[in-house]
Amino acid sequence: MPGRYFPEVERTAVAIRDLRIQGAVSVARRSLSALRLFIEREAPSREDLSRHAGLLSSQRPTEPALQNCLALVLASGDPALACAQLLNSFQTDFARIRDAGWRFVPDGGTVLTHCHSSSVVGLLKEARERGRRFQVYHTETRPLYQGHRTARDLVSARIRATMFVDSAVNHFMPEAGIVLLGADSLEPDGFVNKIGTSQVALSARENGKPLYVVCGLMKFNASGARMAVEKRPASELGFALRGLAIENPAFDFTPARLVKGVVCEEGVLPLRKAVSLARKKLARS
Ligand code: RUB
Repeated sequence: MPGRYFPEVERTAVAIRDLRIQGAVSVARRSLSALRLFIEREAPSREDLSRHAGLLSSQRPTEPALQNCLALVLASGDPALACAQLLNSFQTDFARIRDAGWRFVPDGGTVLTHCHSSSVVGLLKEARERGRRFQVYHTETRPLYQGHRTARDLVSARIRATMFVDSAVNHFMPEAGIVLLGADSLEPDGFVNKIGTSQVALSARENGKPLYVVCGLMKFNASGARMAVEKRPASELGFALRGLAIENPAFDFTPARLVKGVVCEEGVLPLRKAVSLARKKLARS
């Protein structure tokens, strides 16, 4: 990281890079909090603010929520206020997403999920608090095991959870009633989420299970180009051999035809409707 950075922004960037802060919402929220502190303490110039925003956004290239938030902060006449308002709106949206989605959790049934999504876990906790009894099947999520976070969250919320290796998804899919997945990027023709999501979606379709994406509209990729997939270091796989190539993509794309609906702050909507509302929301912001 060349040049000097405000320590809290630098610490946050490193934690995002190392996935100690993970998931699109947490990445965006923690970045906004660090930037707000920077602005309040240092009253930086526009140029320095944009340099710090650049440091944060470059850690995870497949995060439109972060990129949309940073663009709004940089365009604002009062960047500290913009950070505070965006942080607030994540909270409001989170409550509305839980409210819109908890009824979809089948009483007495099984939900299947992949990776760790704070949006999915929040919705499941809401369903539990509203009296739904259900169990969750979830993957461990190689190579960095974000499924362990899902396990901890569910067990501490007293939700029955069973974890298995990623490649067991198709084996367990017939027992699932519904598939709930998070998203990093809502795309005009689908969504991008943790690597392996498209396989989960294909298995859901093959087994006739409804798949919902739980995703705030701030995650819309308005760039006009498909979100680039972040390539993570090969060392995360924990194996090396001379002559062997290793690929470690962090995310993959799932097409809209495999998605039954998007659970967002505007309700549970067909993906194309969610996309059109997301465009309007970003234009208004
Ligand atoms: C996390 C991941 C999550 C989405 C949504 O990937 O793919 O499903 O980010 O999470 P990583 P949330 O661990 O590589 O960040 O609902 O919390 O925004």
